[in-house]
Amino acid sequence: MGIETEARNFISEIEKLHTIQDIDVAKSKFLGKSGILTQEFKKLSALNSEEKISFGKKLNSIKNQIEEAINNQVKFVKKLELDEKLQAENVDITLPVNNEFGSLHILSYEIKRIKDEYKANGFLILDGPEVETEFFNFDALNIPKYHPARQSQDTFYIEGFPETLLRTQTSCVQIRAMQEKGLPLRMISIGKTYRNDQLDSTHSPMFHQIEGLVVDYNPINIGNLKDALNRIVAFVFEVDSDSVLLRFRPSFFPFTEPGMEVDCCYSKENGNIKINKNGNKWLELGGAGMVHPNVFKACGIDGEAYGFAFGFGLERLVMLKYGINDIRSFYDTDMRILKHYSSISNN
Ligand code: FA5
Repeated sequence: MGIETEARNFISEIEKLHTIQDIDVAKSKFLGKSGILTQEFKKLSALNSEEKISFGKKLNSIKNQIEEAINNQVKFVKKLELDEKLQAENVDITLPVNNEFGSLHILSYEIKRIKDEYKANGFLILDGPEVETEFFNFDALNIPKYHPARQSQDTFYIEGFPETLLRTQTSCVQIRAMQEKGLPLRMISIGKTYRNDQLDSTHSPMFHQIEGLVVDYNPINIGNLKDALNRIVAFVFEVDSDSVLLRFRPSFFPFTEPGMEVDCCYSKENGNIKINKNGNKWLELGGAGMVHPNVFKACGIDGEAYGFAFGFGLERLVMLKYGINDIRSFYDTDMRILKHYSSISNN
């Protein structure tokens, strides 16, 4: 059989193949190292120059036809495979719809609720970077190097970037805000903070803080701080501010003078928390105090300035509000938690 007849037969065989593998096998039979056409090309060297030209032309034209037939078949098979795939993935639009809607995580819901309320009351809602410098997280907050207060917040430093860390507190947003906006200023910042704390039912290496700051050139006193704390507790727990009784314990935060820990009175009735003045338990909310003059100085604020700040742990508030007894349940991606609180967060 001559090479032209073999090529014709090959082309009609190729058109019957329906997988890329089969086409590859056939291709190497004809065009491979010891393929039929390759053998024909080898004969060229034994021919004289005139024969070489005409036989060479013939072989090249056969080669082109074969390659074209192979390419066309590959395209055809690929289209066939794609059609089959699309057919299999066809969406049946007549199927009933899934009525299940997503819902906000209970922490996201509470963050949004607080931000909306304070925005409506004229507070600026500010964010700061979670990767901070020692300056904003410590130095400007009157916590110099080697000060023991640095040890109380076990810090994650960023390897390879000196003096760079994951912020341990949202108080650094106070500094950024005062530097950028000056006084007077009323702000709330809610965000993630990080500490090298062992994970247990009440501690997480990542948790959220709510930071509040009110500063002015006009006098602001500790009574104003008390009032602000009373209001935020009443708002978070959705109770009347008359039901809130706060307890202040002296504490040391280098960026406040005086500084205090704030507790809130509550009782537990049938397993539910009730914020009320006649309770027999105290919930630790976080720290608060009057802004230290050194903080104003670090922010470049000249002259007499006054103000207060507070910083609470959000998870602990939300845990108490909803009777959640393990902080880990916020983060262990158990859909039951989302579903359980979806009726609240979908409102
Ligand atoms: C601070 O972080 C101060 N920046 C608060 C502050 C702001 C004081 C403004 C004065 C003025 P402290 O280290 O106590 O303070 O943390 C505040 C709250 O964060 C704690 O009361 C607690 O509720 C929460 N918290 C701290 N560590 C963790 C943790 N590992 N997991 C969950 N919550 C935590």
